[in-house]
Amino acid sequence: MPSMARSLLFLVLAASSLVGATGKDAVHELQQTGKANLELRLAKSSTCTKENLEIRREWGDISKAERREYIAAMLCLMSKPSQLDQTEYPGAKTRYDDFVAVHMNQTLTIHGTGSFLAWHRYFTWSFERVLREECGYTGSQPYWNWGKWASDPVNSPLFDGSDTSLSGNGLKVDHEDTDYYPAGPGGGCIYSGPFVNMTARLGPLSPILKPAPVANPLPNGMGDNPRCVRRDITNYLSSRYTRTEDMVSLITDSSDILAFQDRMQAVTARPWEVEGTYNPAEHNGMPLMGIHASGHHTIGGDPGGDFYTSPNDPAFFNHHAGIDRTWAIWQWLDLENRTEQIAGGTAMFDPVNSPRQTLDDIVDLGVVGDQVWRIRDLVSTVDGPFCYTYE
Ligand SMILES: *[C@@H]1O[C@H](CO)[C@@H](O)[C@H](O)[C@H]1NC(C)=O
Ligand SMILES: *[C@@H]1O[C@H](CO)[C@@H](O)[C@H](O)[C@H]1NC(C)=O
Ligand SMILES: *[C@@H]1O[C@H](CO)[C@@H](O)[C@H](O)[C@H]1NC(C)=O
Ligand SMILES: [Cu+2]
Repeated sequence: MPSMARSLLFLVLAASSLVGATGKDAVHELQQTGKANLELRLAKSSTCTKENLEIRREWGDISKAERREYIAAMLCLMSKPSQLDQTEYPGAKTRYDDFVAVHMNQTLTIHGTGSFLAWHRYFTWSFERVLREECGYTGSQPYWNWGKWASDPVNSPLFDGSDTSLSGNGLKVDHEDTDYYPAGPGGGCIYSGPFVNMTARLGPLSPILKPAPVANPLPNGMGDNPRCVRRDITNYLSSRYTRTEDMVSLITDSSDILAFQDRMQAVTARPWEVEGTYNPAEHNGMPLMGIHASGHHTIGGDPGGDFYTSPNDPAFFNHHAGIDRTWAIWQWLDLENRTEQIAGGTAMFDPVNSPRQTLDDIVDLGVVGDQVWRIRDLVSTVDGPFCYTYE
């Protein structure tokens, strides 16, 4: 596992200005440019129109009432029974757990693969759909703009611990550094906000936080293993790898989907080794990480820092909406060329030996999906099941 997790890393180059003429950041400016192209695509869509287009906004940009409604819908999902077979999945007690179980079940074929972006787009959209259909949510899925809070994530509206946040840090406890980044100021159970003392039951399968949680009673992690959700929110990774300029360079310096997804997930290459540009001494001997891994590990903890069980942290879907937004902006900037691009393998971090991913490959989310789709139906935010944009 260490080598696997170690390969989640990628060099990000610094670039460009932070705040543009509109007062919005440089990523927003790219987004606005791209959206002009999206309008052209929208005009050709058979399912999505300007009238039913949903708008996803940053957590800090929606009203407190809207944040409370999202939180209430999540708590509702956490109070509804699982739809999974309890003999096979005894740790999946709630409807929220169903999302965790589905993600765990497919972890090895949806990370470090050509399906990563489309799978997580559909997974995040499915969460939004279930919040609406089963818990009466009327808003859209908010996203995390990492760059805006890169220097101080724990004081952002998302993590400030107030009743309109997704809870704050874990309790301050003495704990060791992880193998990939140093211990932060938390490490214990969530002690504030709407998800105070939240219980996780599935996993662990690939824990990073130390001390590691007690092992799951079942080898596939699906057994009942109740424990508090712990967090260790720190700016160690966010202040290095998820700044606005890191987001901008990911979007503007990735010429094809392979470059974009590798750099986002940090899979196939470790350029600091290849090019000799990485000086371990400048990073406390710690490796570099792409935005995807950095966002997860900015929250850290258990189960959030375990990439099988990561959806068990309530901020998972805001993080993945941020990933999805970044991909969408990259696509919109050359929409005709980039929407249907696919590259990479079908097994985790196996860029050469596994069968190539294709647009015809199936995505099946079982009890949390609406139907089985092909990747080709999931690559545009205004086609297939989707009809949304980002603000
Ligand atoms: C896990 O995957 C298997 C094989 O595709 C499938 O039969 C099963 O329903 C999946 N379990 C969940 C929780 O989605
Ligand atoms: C959370 O758990 C701790 C430790 O068991 C307890 O002291 C505290 O009262 C709990 N908080 C809430 C809001 O339930
Ligand atoms: C589409 O993008 C690929 C990858 O960057 C590039 O090789 C190709 O020339 C582009 N095609 C068009 C028509 O822009
Ligand atoms: Cu994932």
